[in-house]
Amino acid sequence: MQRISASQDTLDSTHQIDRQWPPGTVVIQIATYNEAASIDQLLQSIHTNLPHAQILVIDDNSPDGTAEIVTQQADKHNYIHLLLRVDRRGLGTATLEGLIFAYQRGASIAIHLDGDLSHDAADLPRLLEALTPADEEPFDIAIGSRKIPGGNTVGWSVKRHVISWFVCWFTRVILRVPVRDPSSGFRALRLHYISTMNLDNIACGYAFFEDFLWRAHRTGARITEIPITFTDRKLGKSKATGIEMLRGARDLLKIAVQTWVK
Ligand SMILES: Nc1nc2c(ncn2[C@@H]2O[C@H](COP(=O)(O)OP(=O)(O)OP(=O)(O)O)[C@@H](O)[C@H]2O)c(=O)[nH]1
Ligand SMILES: [Mg+2]
Repeated sequence: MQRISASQDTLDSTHQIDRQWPPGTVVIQIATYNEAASIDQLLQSIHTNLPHAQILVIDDNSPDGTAEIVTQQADKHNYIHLLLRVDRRGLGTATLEGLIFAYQRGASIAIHLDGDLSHDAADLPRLLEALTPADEEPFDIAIGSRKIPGGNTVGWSVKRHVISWFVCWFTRVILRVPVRDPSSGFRALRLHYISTMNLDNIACGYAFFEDFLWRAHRTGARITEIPITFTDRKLGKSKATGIEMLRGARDLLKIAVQTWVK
């Protein structure tokens, strides 16, 4: 098992690497903050659905003991790894640090998903396959999308639907990113392509996902979406608080300025 304390934020920086993964390695990464109620079940479900993948949890020292549960599992299974950060630094930087770690270890593909079972690990094989369609050029990014035919969101309040609709509209129309579900945190990424992107000063919080696609689209990434069903969390508490939403709105406005002014 690997338990690593990390503290860098760009793809150029060095990282403590003690063992490389073979080319072709797929890493499933989960950013967690207080997901002790669901992490065990999620780890099992990921391994059942993609038995050859490595699993990387990026935990911000959750007070509820999420990291301890992951450590116990990692002691038993060498495909489970924990990146433990000293304090809460946001979903965006956690996701980015996971990507950096996976890339520097030599992995080819990373897939990130939420730690609360809202994303169904049974969709992982389909998402992975979507990167390499039989009849088309390979894609750099495949998004598990709730907003294309066949996609769905279960259990959300009307307020949540309205906010989500607005963010998607804003990203498509104002930020000019031609994606139906740019807020989705369920994505497969080719790490070689990601390593060529400029990720300096990318949004640290929830707007990371829109910001990332905005940059990817501007550098010519090939992006596809496949339908998934997102089920609202049944365990643990939401971290998408009002403050996080406001931070996200501020970050999206900054990107809008860069889209239209620069
Ligand atoms: N490492 C880390 N993970 C975070 C942080 N904030 C949120 N997360 C994780 O990011 C994922 C998405 O967060 P959620 O709270 O589920 O956000 P959401 O899916 O938009 O909203 P709900 O499902 O309603 O709670 C979960 O796995 C969280 O534990 C953070 O600051 N650091
Ligand atoms: Mg969630």
